[in-house]
Amino acid sequence: MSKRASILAGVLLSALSARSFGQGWPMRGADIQNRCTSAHVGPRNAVVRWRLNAGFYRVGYPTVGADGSIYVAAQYALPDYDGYLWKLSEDGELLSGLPLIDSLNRPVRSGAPPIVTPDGVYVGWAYYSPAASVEAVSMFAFRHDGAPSWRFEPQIPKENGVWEWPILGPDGTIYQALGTKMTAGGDERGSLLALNSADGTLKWRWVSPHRDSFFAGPVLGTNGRLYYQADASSFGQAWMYCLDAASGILLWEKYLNSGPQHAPTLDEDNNAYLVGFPFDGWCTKVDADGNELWRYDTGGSRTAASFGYSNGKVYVPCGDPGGVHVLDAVTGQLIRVLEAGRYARSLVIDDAESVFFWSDDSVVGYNRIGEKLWESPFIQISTRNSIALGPASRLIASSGVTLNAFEPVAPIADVNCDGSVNGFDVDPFVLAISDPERFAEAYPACDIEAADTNQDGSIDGHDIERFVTRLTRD
Ligand SMILES: [Ca+2]
Ligand SMILES: [Ca+2]
Repeated sequence: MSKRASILAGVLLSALSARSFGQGWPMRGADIQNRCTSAHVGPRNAVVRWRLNAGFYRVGYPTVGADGSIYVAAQYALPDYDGYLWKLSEDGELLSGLPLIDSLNRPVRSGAPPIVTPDGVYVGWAYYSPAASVEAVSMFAFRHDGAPSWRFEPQIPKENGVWEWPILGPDGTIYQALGTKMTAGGDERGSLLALNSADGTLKWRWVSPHRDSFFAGPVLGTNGRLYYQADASSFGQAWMYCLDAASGILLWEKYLNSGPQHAPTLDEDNNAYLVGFPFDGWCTKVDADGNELWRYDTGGSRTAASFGYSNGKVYVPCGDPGGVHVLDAVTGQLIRVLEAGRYARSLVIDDAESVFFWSDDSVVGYNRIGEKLWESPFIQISTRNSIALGPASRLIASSGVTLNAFEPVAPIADVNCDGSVNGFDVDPFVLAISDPERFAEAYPACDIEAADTNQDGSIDGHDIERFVTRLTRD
């Protein structure tokens, strides 16, 4: 080994003693601007590493912790809809299933993505629904050892507990929407609640001035404002709201002529990209004060999931006319359509601006310049689909009935191909980036691609940072 390589090996070994929790999986509940982005890099080529068939259970939106563990709310389909918080290992093994039980000792179920932090796991609205009726809702906090921390029950009836995922602000406040039953002739109002994540106490509750219902969660701008949009199509009203996050005071509201069913997506300047109503198909950009900047017509009638936003581009998944429409965020002009004509659903954008999404019944990947990386055919999909990206370029796609883990063909950072990532991978990693020919001689059975930790197709010094991250993660 050369002197340079020995120094590098020393640096890498010393990094093994460092520990950092990291940010976990910044999707859904923890993606407070709703950009559908991940700090990780996705697989350039993909194989299905494992697939969990949930059987009689239905799984919601998963979240991945910093150690690669997967958390997902699951519910038994029959007959009482018992709800659980599942924890799976990064290899797809079910590690625990915590029952969700309300204060009346009834099983309750949730479909929202859990929030995972160093302090614990938070599960948004769970509700009791043995039949068609839906009653009061609960929110749960657990420590990482599975012990309950708190349970919050506002004693408010609601309609739909699936869509309103909570978010966690940087000061430890959880923001959670609450829809209504929206019965004709009733007087229900949607709410937005702010809770202290430490103890589950209520900080404030804002009640909508209009008869609207909320399908999605709020988003939090860097300006300390919450942005929020409602669907109230059956009443011909739909509004966008902006609240002060600290006080819960309404700052402004904007009338929308049709009601979106997904949360806004915010960019660096707190401009918001709004999703059109399923039977409309328009996309709008408004500034932080609600002024419309542009409007883009998808040419169809259905946007299918939350938008993505990364580096000046907006990604619009369309059911009709299909494809992911990639727009210039400044002008609203179309740059390209990915998978034109195919039904596009949930998407995630990685740290290299590659985008991975559902396309019809497949999962596909595209790089930042619109070249297709791979496609993996799928087996079954429900409306409750999601996709997100965790450590080791592991992409998790949930169809509502299965969880599917896609990874690069050569497992990231397991350079000596012994099945684990640890200090024994340091020397072969150094050899891989410093002398590929000698690597091939020394490790003839191993795929050098495992050293391409940033998944850019090259094996070089740019792979060191993510290799160290893999070695030092919790
Ligand atoms: Ca290894
Ligand atoms: Ca690389």
